[in-house]
Amino acid sequence: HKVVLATRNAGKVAELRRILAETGAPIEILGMDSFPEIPDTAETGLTFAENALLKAHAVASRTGLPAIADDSGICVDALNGMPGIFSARWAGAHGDDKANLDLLLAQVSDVPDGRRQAQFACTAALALPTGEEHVVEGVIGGVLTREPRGTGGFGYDPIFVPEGETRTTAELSPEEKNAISHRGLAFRALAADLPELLRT
Ligand code: ITT
Repeated sequence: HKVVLATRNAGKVAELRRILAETGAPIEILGMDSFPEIPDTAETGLTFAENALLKAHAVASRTGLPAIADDSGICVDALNGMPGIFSARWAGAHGDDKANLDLLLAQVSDVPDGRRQAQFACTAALALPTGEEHVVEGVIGGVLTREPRGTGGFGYDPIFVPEGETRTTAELSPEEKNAISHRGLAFRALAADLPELLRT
């Protein structure tokens, strides 16, 4: 089965290709570079699930192929769950990881150790050209550092230390991050359902 990965975030693409390959899901993954004519979907939803479904349905209907999307972000307890769905454009420009991370660190600079809990959340959505859909979620808890550390991953990884770890997710290897991450959890669950969902 050909399946389109409905994201243009290079960090996600790298992780998703590896996660899905490791599950042995019976799919051939096409990236959005195969469909340069398809515009980015406006993320007008109010939840990760709404936005993931918007992106997956838009690409499934344009390509006529099953499409899977990832909507994800970081939710900080001391900021009442923000940036959440606004994580990719928290500092203004979409996808400016450095500016987003610097702003978030500044916003929690007065938050004491012990109150710096945050969660990474990922919603994976599969949409079929028929309009059928399937949604799964993954969450990982952790704490925010005071300085960025590490060069792996993307986005807020240099300031997020998962529960049970001393390293940030940017200091983990790709395998280590995927084994515990919100994205690994969501997409391994989706992959387990794929044979049934793609049966025609
Ligand atoms: P697509 O919509 O094309 O998939 P996007 O970057 O706009 O790409 P989102 O709207 O889902 O995707 O925003 C996700 C943001 O959340 C991302 O830009 C990061 O800032 C952050 N994020 C998500 N997963 C992360 C991870 O594993 N590590 C670090 N930051 C992450």
